[in-house]
Amino acid sequence: MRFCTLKLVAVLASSLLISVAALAQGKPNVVILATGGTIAGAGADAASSATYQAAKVPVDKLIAGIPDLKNVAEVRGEQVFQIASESFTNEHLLRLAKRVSALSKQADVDGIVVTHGTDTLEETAYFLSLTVHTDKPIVVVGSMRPGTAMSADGLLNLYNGVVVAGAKDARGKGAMVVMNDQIDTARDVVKAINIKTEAFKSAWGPLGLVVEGKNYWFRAPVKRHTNGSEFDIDTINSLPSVEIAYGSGNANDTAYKAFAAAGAKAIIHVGTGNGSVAGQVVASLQEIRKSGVHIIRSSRVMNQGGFVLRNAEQPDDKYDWVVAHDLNPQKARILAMLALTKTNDTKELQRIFWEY
Ligand code: DAS
Repeated sequence: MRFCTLKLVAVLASSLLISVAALAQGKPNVVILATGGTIAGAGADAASSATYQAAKVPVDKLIAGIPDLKNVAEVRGEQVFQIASESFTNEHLLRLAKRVSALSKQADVDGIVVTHGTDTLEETAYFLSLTVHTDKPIVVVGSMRPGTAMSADGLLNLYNGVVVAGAKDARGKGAMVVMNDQIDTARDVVKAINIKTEAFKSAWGPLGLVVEGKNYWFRAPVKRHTNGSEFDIDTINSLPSVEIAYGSGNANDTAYKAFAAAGAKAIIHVGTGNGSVAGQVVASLQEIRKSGVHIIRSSRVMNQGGFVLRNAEQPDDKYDWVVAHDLNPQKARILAMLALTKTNDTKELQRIFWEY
């Protein structure tokens, strides 16, 4: 018992020393939570910018690779996962968000950076923005090239991420994504290009830029997030099944029926155009809705500054369907899962899609 007490005192004392040292030098305390991805990737040679193995380099090696980090913050790292982000599950989302939430409550943490694969980075960032109640900056970064490649982008993305996470002027803006010198909201940003370093885009524009250690802001988020969210990760321990069915010509109801039979609580319909539903599929979706599964109309036409209009070509009121507004299908899935932890009422679900 005595040993445990001494150990606890030692841990508390070291945290206090870190925060006193940082305060003395005026530098913020930033924690980096590493999950894998290309930013932790390694390729065979410097010319291999797109051929590599993701999730290889540990967080302490990432930090050691950026000596200038010590000039902007007191940084420490935790290896939460070491996976490619296409392999993220709902359980990974819950575990990561709970760790971010716990750290955000610590007085010796001023901001948090999550290093993440780029494939599902936008979904994780949005989930954090919807569920972690803090006004401290939460910044998600990744890279399009492994650190072993010429003109690798990960080190500068991570450096910029720490600058934003440690900055007082970045507080209260919800979770953000920092890639390619750009600061985007977790809600709006998507991976729009699958090879180039300028891969991440927001249809409504970035929040700002981070250049040579300084943030330049040009707009503020208008949708609910973090402290303004009705979803709190500290009270959520499981997520309902929400699946995505992609629309095209020659559409049929096979995927929708399979998802409903497998227990999905909602299906994100990725419609053509304005979330359109092929005539030959409507009756099945009405049956599925009647069985208690929600239908949420998104669109494959995304991230160009439009949104799915309710009751336009599709009588959403009559069919008791929800529209995902401007959210792309993968973001709509994240919000639908959280909304369904609170309500099964269509009008309430639609309110949530207007507000977040
Ligand atoms: N497989 C990709 C991922 O982990 C690699 C990357 O782009 O980070 O998301």
